[in-house]
Amino acid sequence: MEANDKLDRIIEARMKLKSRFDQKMANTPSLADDAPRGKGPTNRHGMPQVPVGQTVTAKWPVLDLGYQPHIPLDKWQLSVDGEVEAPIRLKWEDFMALPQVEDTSDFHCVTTWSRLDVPWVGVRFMDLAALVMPKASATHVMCYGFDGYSTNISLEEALKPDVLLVHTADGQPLTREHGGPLRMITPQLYAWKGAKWIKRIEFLNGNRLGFWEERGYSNTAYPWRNDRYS
Ligand SMILES: Nc1nc2c(c(=O)[nH]1)N[C@H]1C(S)=C(S)[C@@H](COP(=O)(O)O)O[C@H]1N2
Ligand SMILES: [Mo]
Repeated sequence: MEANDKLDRIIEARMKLKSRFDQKMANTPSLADDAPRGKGPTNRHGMPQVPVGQTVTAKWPVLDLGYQPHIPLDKWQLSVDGEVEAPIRLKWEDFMALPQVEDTSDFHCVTTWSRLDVPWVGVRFMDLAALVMPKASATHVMCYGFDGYSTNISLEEALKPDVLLVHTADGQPLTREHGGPLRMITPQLYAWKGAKWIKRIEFLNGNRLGFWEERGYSNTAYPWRNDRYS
């Protein structure tokens, strides 16, 4: 009964959030561009499978800041705070008790490789957002990694249904080098928008630049516009 109430509340909050951002989301380039650049069959959100300037790789290269933090599950915590009604701090068990989804999506790195059809398991960003209830003033989020990394993303991008916080990839627990125990993925944006070793999601009432964005990477990061650097 209590679990059902909780689920109902999440669903209600999620529907509210969704309706707030539906129009903005539908207008984002990866859903709305009529001349997207790339090649291959059309993917599920209507874009050519391989974005302009990308090469498909079967390998999964590793990109980091030269340091791969080790976070034991019993020490792991995720804070979701900022411009929200109900900030939370989740322990691993709390996170794993949230609705888990499986999804398969593509991973496009700004350094020109793309890894297609990666099977993921995790929690939708949208569901996590519904839990904390972003204030009307919230427009963006900053995601922080345990390694000091940060990256900013608009809510109309973050709330897309393929944006997940994942703990499993290719049927295996996410390895430390790829951001385990938990990372974010942003299949409709370049992959630097997904923080590895994620520890905090801060809702913002305006845009702010993350680690690479401060160093000349694009704010928006649209793969089908070759939108790499600003
Ligand atoms: N915490 C953290 N997240 C990060 C990075 C990082 O250095 N630290 N690098 C970003 C970049 S530039 C890319 S392309 C992807 C790479 O993910 P991968 O190493 O699993 O391929 O993670 C992104 N997320
Ligand atoms: Mo990257």
